[in-house]
Amino acid sequence: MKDKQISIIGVPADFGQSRRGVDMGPSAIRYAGVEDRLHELVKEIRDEGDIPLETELPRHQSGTNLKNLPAVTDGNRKLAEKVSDSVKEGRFPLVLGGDHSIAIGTLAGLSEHYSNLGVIWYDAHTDLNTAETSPSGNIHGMPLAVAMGLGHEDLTSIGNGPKVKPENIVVIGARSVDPGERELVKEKGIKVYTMHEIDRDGMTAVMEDALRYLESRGVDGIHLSLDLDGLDPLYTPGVGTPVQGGISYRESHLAMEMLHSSGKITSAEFVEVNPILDERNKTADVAVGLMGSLFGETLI
Ligand code: 6HN
Ligand code: MN
Ligand code: MN
Ligand code: MN
Repeated sequence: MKDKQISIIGVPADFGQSRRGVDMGPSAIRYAGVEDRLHELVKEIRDEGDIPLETELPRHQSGTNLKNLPAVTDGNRKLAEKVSDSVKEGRFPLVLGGDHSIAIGTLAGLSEHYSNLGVIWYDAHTDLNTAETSPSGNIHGMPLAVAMGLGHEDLTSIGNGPKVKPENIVVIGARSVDPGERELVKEKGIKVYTMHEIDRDGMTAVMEDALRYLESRGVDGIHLSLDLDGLDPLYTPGVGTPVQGGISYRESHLAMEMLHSSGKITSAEFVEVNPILDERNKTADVAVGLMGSLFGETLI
């Protein structure tokens, strides 16, 4: 049933990490044909353009090791409002990154409308660092912690209260997890399907289990946060923090197809596409293909 009214929201942000080019992600994804690919699969698709970001804010703030904190904070406040508005209008927010720090704003906006939101975090990383545990100071390694209410107050104070309960989070594809993140996973009981589980049980079993788990939590919506580095860099070379041994192209399509069949996904974001590091826009093409499967494209 074509019932979705999609709002495309571009976030040309690169402040959450250290490599140039990921701010061009939304352009690369549009150039790869996102609107054309999706318009026959949904009731309506509207491109809301890009969030206007301040590029002149100070890069450092005293008393913190977090890079570009003022710019990340400002951008995420604006994004939260935009995402919240689109949900208010009954639309499906489809956020295009930008580095993964933008998930802070997306989840803050969503949490105004969902009191028991589920999150599927498709990523090579768990993005659960805080200022204390981060090896890099890059905020794109922290958004999931921030969403649980952990981290710098400037970030956790975007929106109201904690955005996501640890028991409502599912990570898929993890294979590069820092020591502090590992501790947090155990302490908070976060459900993580690493590459080991995907290799051993297969993507079908992993997705079935993940969806069953979120269902048992009684979630009132599920957000998909898909970092293109969740896939193996063979398929998505245009990312800033590639990690070998990742999820395959077909496994990823299967995962998206299963999410579509579940009918449970209420918002999504595709992040970390960096056209400067890419090969002929391959990573943006893969992102758009995965969106096709997420919204119901079939092979025949
Ligand atoms: N991402 N765990 C590393 C860090 O710097 O905190 C890498 C984070 C990557 C974040 O890919 O969205
Ligand atoms: Mn078309
Ligand atoms: Mn990642
Ligand atoms: Mn990430």
